[in-house]
Amino acid sequence: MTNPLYNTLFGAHTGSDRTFLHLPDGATVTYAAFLARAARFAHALTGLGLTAGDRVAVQIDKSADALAVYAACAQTGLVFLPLNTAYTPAEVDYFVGNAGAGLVLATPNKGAALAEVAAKNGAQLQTLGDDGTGTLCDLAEGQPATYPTVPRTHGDLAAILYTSGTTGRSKGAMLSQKNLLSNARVLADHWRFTDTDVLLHALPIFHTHGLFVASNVTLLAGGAMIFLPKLDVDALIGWMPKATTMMGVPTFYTRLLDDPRLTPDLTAHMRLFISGSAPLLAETHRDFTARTGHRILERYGMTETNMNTSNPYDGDRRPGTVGQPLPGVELRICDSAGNPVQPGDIGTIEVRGDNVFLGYWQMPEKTAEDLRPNGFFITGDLATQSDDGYVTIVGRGKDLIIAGGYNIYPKEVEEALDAQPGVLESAVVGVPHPDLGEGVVGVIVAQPGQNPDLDVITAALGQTLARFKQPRRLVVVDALPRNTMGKVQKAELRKTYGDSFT
Ligand code: MCA
Ligand code: AMP
Repeated sequence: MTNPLYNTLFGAHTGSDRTFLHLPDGATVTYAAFLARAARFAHALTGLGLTAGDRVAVQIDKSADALAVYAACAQTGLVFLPLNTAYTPAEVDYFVGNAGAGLVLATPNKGAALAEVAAKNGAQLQTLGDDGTGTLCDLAEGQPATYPTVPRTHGDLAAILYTSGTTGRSKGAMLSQKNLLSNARVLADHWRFTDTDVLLHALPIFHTHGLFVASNVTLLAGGAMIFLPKLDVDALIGWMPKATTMMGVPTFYTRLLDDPRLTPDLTAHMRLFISGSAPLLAETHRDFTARTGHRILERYGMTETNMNTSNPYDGDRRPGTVGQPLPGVELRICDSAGNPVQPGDIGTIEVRGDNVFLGYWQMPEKTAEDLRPNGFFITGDLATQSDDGYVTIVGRGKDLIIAGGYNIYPKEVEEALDAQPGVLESAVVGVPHPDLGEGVVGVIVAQPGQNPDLDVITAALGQTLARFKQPRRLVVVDALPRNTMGKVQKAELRKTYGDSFT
């Protein structure tokens, strides 16, 4: 089949007057209208001189149009490169430059800020608002409602998603058509998605969870999505009686549990609640069941691999576990040399299958570090596996903080802190946070005789780091705890500042 991704997810719905999107104002978008909009964007994008394989960096607000740009990229063979809307221009600059993007697509209010970034990197700039405005909309105006789909194969690159590294800068995970399509098929089947499903969608669409897991699965099944701009508990509760399924990070569930309106009646129309991107506390799982009668289905994945494991649809959804390997995903728990550990022992999760990415964009040495020659990808997640295959994640080998489902690499924050006036060195740790799972604490050592101004530092970080990465607590200490090898003892810091947010 030519262009399997476009034809399967989008083209299969050509001419369909079924509802694809329910928008916050109550308006609906049919599949046919969505595909016509995507085709017009396809004309607009290729009219700019972009051709298959070119990278399109998008930092735009969630909307039906934003998703139509994703469809347009699939139809034209352009490589979709979504970026967190919280990133500062300094952060976007790196992604655009590293990917060699041909186009930067910004929200109209950020157009000016990103114009410089685009120009510096030799990329074009267009804008797209969440209200049907922007220069790309102007270009799409009056274009034909169909576009001749550009042939692509399973192995062709469909998207690049940047994921932070433990050392150095972010790496662009290259995802092929096969990676995305195989995982969508497995998930739609495993979670029994059909064209009668209506997914409550309040996740961002610049990450795997909201874009590939939620949207691709819905598209494959021909279902509908209630497409909300962000998590707003009032909106979730208002729309829930019209939905059949919801996907969220654990914060979705803890916030719902905080609301007395969460009852069996409210959720009576729902058939499935799915959680992922960060650990769901077993307590949250149990509380949700007690309040609603629904057992949340937890699954586990990564940007590089899409989804790897899932609790079962039928059968035991075990709190505190991420379930069993999905069909087609080989999973093993290994020591650092790549040898499987004894059953029940802790090791690193390694996975292999059609879901596993092609490698990191133009970083062969980083790819070789994480992807074994035999095809197994080293996830860096520490886990055990039960006799009946259930995986329990017990920690992360990588120095990663996950706040509200967003990944934060301490090193990046430490470098930003170290660059501030009066700072000698710093250490950044994640500690328990009741709403976000983990919250960021920055521990600073002053240069001799200096007294760093924490307000000035906080303001300065705002210029370079996305807000979600910035420490919610900053403290100054005389010295960082170190072991005899001189290594900073982060476990000790996590203990000392463990109750910062609780
Ligand atoms: C917002 N803020 C955050 C976060 N989100 N701080 C830390 N961590 C966060 N995740 C900050 C804002 O900058 C702001 O700061 C304040 O919190 C409130 O902002 P607001 O926009 O109102 O936040 P929110 O709407 O309450 O958002 C929290 C959220 C959201 C619902 C948890 O971050 C979210 O939707 N997260 C989902 C992320 C996701 O999709 N992850 C999937 C990655 P201030 O007011 O102080 O200036 S894909 C993945 O991980 C893999 C592959 C997988 O398995 O799925
Ligand atoms: P990302 O780099 O955004 O792709 O995030 C992937 C990481 O999120 C994984 O390596 C895990 O550490 C974490 N993750 C995803 N789902 C789960 C889950 N259900 N439980 C625990 N951690 C998870």
